[in-house]
Amino acid sequence: MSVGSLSGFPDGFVVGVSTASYQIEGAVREDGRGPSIWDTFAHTPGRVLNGDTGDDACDHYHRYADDLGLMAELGVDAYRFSIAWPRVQPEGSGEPNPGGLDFYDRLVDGLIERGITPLPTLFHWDLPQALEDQGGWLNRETAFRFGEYAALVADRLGDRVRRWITLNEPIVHMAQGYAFGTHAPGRQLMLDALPVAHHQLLGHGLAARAIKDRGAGEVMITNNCTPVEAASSSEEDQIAAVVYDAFHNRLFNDPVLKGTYPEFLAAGLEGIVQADDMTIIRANNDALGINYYNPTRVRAAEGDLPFETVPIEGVPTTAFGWPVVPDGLHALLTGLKATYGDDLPPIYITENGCSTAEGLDDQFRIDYLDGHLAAVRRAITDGVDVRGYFVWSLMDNFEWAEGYSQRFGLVHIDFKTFARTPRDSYRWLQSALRDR
Ligand code: IFM
Repeated sequence: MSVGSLSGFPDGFVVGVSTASYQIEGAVREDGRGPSIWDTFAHTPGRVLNGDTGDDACDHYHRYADDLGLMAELGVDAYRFSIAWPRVQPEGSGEPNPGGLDFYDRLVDGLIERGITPLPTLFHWDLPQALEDQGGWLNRETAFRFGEYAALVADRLGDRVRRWITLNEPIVHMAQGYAFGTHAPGRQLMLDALPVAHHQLLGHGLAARAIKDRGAGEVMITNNCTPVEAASSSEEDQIAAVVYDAFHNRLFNDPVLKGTYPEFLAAGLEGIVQADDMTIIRANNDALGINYYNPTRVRAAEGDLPFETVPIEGVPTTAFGWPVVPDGLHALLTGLKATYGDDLPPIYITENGCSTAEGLDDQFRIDYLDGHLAAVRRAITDGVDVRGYFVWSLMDNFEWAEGYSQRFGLVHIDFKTFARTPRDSYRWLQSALRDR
């Protein structure tokens, strides 16, 4: 068992675990929570594998004290969780629901009592259904509602929470939720989904400003990033790779780090971007959250989109079939530094992990985490300012359209009894944390 994984990181490097509200909480009708787009989507036949829903998920809402205990035993420095907007504002606007805020208040207190730093994400895809009924993120007004919601949460938790994340993976929410329809809210607008990118980013800017106004130390967005490679040296494939990179990475990194959109996407956003929007988006980015899972190989295609992804051969794959390429994380981090230079703030890897078979022996996950931590360490040695790393995920959970079929947890969950059982990877990380 390798326990050297956490040696050689700078002092103060944060190691944590990550989860998200709809994926773990359950209790979807308790204490005044309103419906979210994921409740609606998951209850629509045919949308989620096996008809699974997040109604109960890991029952974390009732068992959060057990989960705090697991984190304390594990010895992590920080916990990244998300706040369910429909618990705080059941209709997505107006007065806060005290029952919802009370839950996160208890969670934050429990973390602090155990010496674990809370890192909340304000939006991890569970939009209040009432806002979706008014257009969701296609509607510019949603950005302003998000800013107001952020202010309510910061008013309640800001005395104890210093570091915040606004949005999780806006590219995935736009692409899967609004372009392809494989996630909630299930729209299939293809390129007409582009305004969703800008409205989420504007929401990020407004929320970041509200939280900073209430004394936050650090605010960041979490972007899902992938290093992109062309399938061949042909000009068409090279162009396809540039276009894919613009959609997946630069559409969300350029506005927060430079205050601009990639040129050809800016043309598609004409009439959507209003005066001052870019200034608001660019203003408060003290750090950048990065979720990394794998690189992407693309080639040119003819169809709605000018690219298509092709499999990366010759590397192990996770239970999900995702290629395992730790060097991709090093390439991503050094590439961000090369692209953004001094505009690049400190980075936190806010998610990295893999799905495995159900058993408790998960040497595959240990090797995955070990390899990716080594890649982060090399990137730091090469001059990238990475301040932290969060494993996705503390425990098995509701993996969106895949239901409960993909297990990402350091801790195994029995979804019938909700029993929590640490896997080998949990013990491995525990030893590594102890030996730091
Ligand atoms: O489970 C998701 C998470 O919600 C967002 N990032 C990727 C994870 C694995 O697919």
